[in-house]
Amino acid sequence: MAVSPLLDHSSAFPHVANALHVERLSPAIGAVVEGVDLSQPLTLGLRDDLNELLLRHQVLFFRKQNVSPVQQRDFARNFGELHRHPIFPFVPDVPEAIVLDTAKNDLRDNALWHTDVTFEQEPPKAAVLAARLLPETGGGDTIWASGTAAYDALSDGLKTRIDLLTAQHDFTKSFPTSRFGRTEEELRKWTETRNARPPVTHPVVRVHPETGKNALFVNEGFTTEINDVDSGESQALLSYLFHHATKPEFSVRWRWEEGDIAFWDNRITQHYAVDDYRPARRVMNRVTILGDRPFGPSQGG
Ligand SMILES: O=C(O)CCC(=O)C(=O)O
Ligand SMILES: [Fe+2]
Repeated sequence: MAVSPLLDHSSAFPHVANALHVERLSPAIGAVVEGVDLSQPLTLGLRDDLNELLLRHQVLFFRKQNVSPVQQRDFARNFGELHRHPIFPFVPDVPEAIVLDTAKNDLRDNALWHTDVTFEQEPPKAAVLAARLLPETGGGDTIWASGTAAYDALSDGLKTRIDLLTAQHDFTKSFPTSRFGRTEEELRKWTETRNARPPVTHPVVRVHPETGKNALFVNEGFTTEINDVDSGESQALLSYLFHHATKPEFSVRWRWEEGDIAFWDNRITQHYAVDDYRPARRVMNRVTILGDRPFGPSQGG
């Protein structure tokens, strides 16, 4: 296990008892972080270190934290204001903590590569996911893929082709009424959401606002078409990019244990919840941190 010297801040922060231990899971993405108790308030130093680790590894895993939904919310709040999801149910009295419970919602389409909430103008910056109840059969892993690694691996010619393109992202692609409009109440919420959130345009290549790195920013969950090219070209490009973005080389797979936490940078990653355990039940809570408006390589901050 590697110990990053960067993170030994015992002299600068004498109140930090433990240096963090960081174990990288793959070159492109993912690290396990030990030496922090997420149920406790973070010092500013620790918060900054975790932010830096997030920028470097894109998804961080913390084992067996067993934080309550309130503690999960308070941890996420260190990194920004929190999002309220228009569709998913939430933990009673904790509206920022959504409940992903296979017994309550049809979540099969989380087994589709997606970046959370790109149907909004300012998609979330990051998210914190906690495993509450896992299938007794095993399974239910989650996979994340790095948009920066995917972009870097494209040919120069394709990078030049897509650098200035934009694409449409549409809420209804992953939230069809067949699954999210089954009752009158669901349909009311769905219609309100669709009316308030018409399709939005985002750059196909997103510049990370903190690292300045380019990342592929289309996802199968919400991206419907590339703007200003004919539909055949849009389909062909998207199908190639969706496939390329999710190659094993750019991804990491997490095998959950109850109480684990994943914390990901939603600006330059996408993820996929493996659907291999039904009819067993699986329950997760997610707290999501607000982000900013994506910009492309030609646009600047
Ligand atoms: O259930 C999971 O593993 C991931 C679900 C998901 O897509 C999310 O929390 O954003
Ligand atoms: Fe998601």
